[in-house]
Amino acid sequence: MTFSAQTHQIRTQVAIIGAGPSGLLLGQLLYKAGIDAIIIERQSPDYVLGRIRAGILEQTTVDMLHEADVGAGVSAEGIVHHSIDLVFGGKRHGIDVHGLTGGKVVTAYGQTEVTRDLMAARSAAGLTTVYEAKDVSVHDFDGTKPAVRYQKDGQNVELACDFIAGCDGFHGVCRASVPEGAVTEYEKVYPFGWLGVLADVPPVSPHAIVYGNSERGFSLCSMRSLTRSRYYVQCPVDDKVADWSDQRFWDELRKRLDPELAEQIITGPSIEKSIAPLRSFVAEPMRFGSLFLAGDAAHIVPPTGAKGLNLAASDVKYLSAALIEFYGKDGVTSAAGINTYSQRALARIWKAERFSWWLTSLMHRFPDTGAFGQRMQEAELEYLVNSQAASTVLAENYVGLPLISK
Ligand code: RFL
Ligand code: PHB
Repeated sequence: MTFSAQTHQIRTQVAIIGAGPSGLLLGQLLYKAGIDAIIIERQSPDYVLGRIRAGILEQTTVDMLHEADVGAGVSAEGIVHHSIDLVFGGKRHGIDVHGLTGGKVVTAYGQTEVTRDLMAARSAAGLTTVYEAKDVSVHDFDGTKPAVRYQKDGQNVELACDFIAGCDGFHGVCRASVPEGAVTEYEKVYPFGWLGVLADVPPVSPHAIVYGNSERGFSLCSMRSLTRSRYYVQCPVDDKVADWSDQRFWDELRKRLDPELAEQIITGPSIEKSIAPLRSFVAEPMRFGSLFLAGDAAHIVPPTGAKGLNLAASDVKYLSAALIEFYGKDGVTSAAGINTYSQRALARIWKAERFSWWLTSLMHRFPDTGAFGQRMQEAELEYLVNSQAASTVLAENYVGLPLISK
């Protein structure tokens, strides 16, 4: 792209790239603190809302939604889960997450709904989000004049800023703009995917997510409300959605659950069906001069354990606190938070990576699982549901590890 003299110049304090949950939540927390931010998003609002992803929120994420004044939706429609169910060897076992963690819970409330609530708050406050921005690029984040350039409606725009927040997901431009050698990437790609189906039918297990291990592969029963269900089955990563009729999906799901639950599943036409590959990924560090990465831009977890969106929220918690401290709170300004952001965020990220990797390894059928591997998984699961110590490890990771305050 050539940059012409007609470039329109604008300025903000924090330029946020990406209007997914990370970018929108950061924008809202900064707005509440009186810090000016503009969000640049390459897709349309409908496209962003059409991506069906996460469904389970940790308490710290729900608390952040309240802190950002967007908690009304989750309070009214979120469904609190006190336990988690594991199916293996054809039997279902409940784990009392609430009891094992001294009263902690998770809440079933969709990423779509979180995003919708944040978008509504942003537009009610009259804040700027530039949707359908083209050719977004980031500049001089290791120098003194950081800026974001993009095209909107055929016009070149340069957004000058103090900081750039890279909230632009795994395929975004921010991490990709960091010079090779300045970033270390750790990655594990799994040899299967998840086929997900959304349907307007009552969930088979409204009070707990069900994670299933079977010789046929992994399965998951989740929900978006008391009338909308979200189910998944492990599938070959190169399968096509077209290979999976609704009937084939429901038949396969039933075969992977215990007979009682299988019997109770209410089926209906799918309203969304998609295949997601599974990956573990971490980029270190998460700060490059005045560019900060947050959420999926810096890390990916396989969805087993429901940590992706929650990690995005904890990054944003650390980053917003750091920026608020930098611009001054109660008359005091400090760069301490921005200097330690990467280290603090990564400490929590690696623990969630470990949990998601472990639960993925325990629950899925791998090419080399075989009959012996299947028995090993079942033996570990048997131990897990019968040992209070082992169940507590699962429970405290599932509800979310604490945020560190400093
Ligand atoms: P997102 O949601 O990918 O948003 C990034 C935004 O940036 C935009 N973008 C750009 N904008 C401008 N210029 C560019 N060059 C850009 N490039 C990209 C994109 O259009 C997009 O709007 O990242 P964010 O905000 O960090 O949020 C992360 C979460 O979306 C993700 O971690 C979760 O969805 C993961 N996840 C789950 N997380 C949970 O905590 N609980 C769950 O139950 C859970 N279930 C899931 C999941 C992810 C799944 N998939 C499909 C991977 C279930 C699945 C199936
Ligand atoms: C979901 O509801 O989409 C969901 C729930 C739990 C997971 C992953 C996804 O571990």
